[in-house]
Amino acid sequence: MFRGTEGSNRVPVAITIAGSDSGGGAGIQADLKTFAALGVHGTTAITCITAQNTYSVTAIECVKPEIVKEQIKQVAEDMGIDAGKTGMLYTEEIIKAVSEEISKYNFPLVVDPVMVAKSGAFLLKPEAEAALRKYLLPLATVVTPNRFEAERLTGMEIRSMEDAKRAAKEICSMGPRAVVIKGGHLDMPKDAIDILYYMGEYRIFSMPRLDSKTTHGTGCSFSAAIAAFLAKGEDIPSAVKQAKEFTTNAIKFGLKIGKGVGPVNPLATLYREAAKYGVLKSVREAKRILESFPEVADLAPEVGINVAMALPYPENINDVAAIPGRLMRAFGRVKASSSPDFGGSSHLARYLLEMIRHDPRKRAAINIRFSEEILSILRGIGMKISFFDRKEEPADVKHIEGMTIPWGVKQAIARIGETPDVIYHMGDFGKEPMIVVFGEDAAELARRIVEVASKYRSSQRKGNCSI
Ligand code: PXL
Repeated sequence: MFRGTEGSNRVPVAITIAGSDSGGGAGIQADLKTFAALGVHGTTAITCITAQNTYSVTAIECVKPEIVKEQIKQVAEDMGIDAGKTGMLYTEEIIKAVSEEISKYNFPLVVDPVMVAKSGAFLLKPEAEAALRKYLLPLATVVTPNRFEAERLTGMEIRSMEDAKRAAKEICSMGPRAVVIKGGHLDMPKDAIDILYYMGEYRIFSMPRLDSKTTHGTGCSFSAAIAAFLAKGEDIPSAVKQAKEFTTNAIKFGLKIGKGVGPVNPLATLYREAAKYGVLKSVREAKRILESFPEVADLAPEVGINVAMALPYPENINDVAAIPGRLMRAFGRVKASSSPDFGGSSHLARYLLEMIRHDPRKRAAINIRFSEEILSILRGIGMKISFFDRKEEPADVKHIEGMTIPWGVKQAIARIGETPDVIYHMGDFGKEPMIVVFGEDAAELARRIVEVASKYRSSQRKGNCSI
């Protein structure tokens, strides 16, 4: 769908025709974040200004219909529009104005038939529903109703997959090229299933339902993501599939702010990608620091030392950089046999993945040998210390591969009622006792470990002298 000359590197342009959410969670604000995260230039035609936060909408002011049209016109005539979406339109007058203006251009349009906010406020006047059906749906490339909106559009009751399929077909007969009925039908509580009806066929997109309270703006972000993928030239099924994956991440890493339903986070994926180089560089620097100071060898456990740092919003061990094969003691120092890489540690990665769920700032970790004396040095430099006891691990946890460490981290946090800087355990059959030290940055943490190693070495010397 690129405009401009063949082979040009023009960035795709998308437009959102929607309401402003002063809380920054939904509407225009969610759409612009989504466009930016997906690499398209975002433009806007604001239809309404809402005063709202995470739990209520307290005021709505409409923009004059001719001003809504004018915003679309100015963008279209200058930059060209590769795809657009509509969100909150509120009145029949705005719906008519938008339909009139966009029918002059020929870009793919995603219509999110926004009707009611999560807080219960009307975002489309009920008397304007007919206008949405009559004027806008025939211009749509994709329409994205949730179950409630699909029921209002069709007058049908939707209780099952079969009902949802029938409703999708019925909405498609109102003029759009494709219909996606989103998630929330009742008979599949474990999965969030979207049904796409396109060219006479159904496609099912399923993701495990997230237990998340940060969903304000989900529908906005989803429809904006479909528009962004269409602007980049994807076909409809592929745009819907990728938009669903994108939105699932935005919910998973939603922002825990406000007293109500927290905003989705469409930038999560982008932040994670952007942090990759910095994280690897920090672990590389940490390795250099640990290798340069001979006293670090005094802290090395039998299994070796590792240093790890996670990307923001990590999902699994491949989002954590560490040194494959660890730093082993040799000739009075520690030495790595390979370079840091993502997925380089499963052990420290598990500590970090759990720790970050409780404190997203604690993204770096180093493991060292257990000793009471090392613990008291760590305490002496102001670190908060907690522990877990592998012998207390419930049998059902023990039997699942990879579950001991997350369980242990939770125990250690619960023990002191906050996230510690240091977690240790005293070992178990076949398990060496260990200390894990946490920090915000791998290189900075390595410097602290050198400080601990120096203090430990000098305390050992003094200890020896006094014998
Ligand atoms: O999520 C639908 C929506 C769309 N547009 C605006 C909103 C909301 C939900 O709150 O506020 C402006």
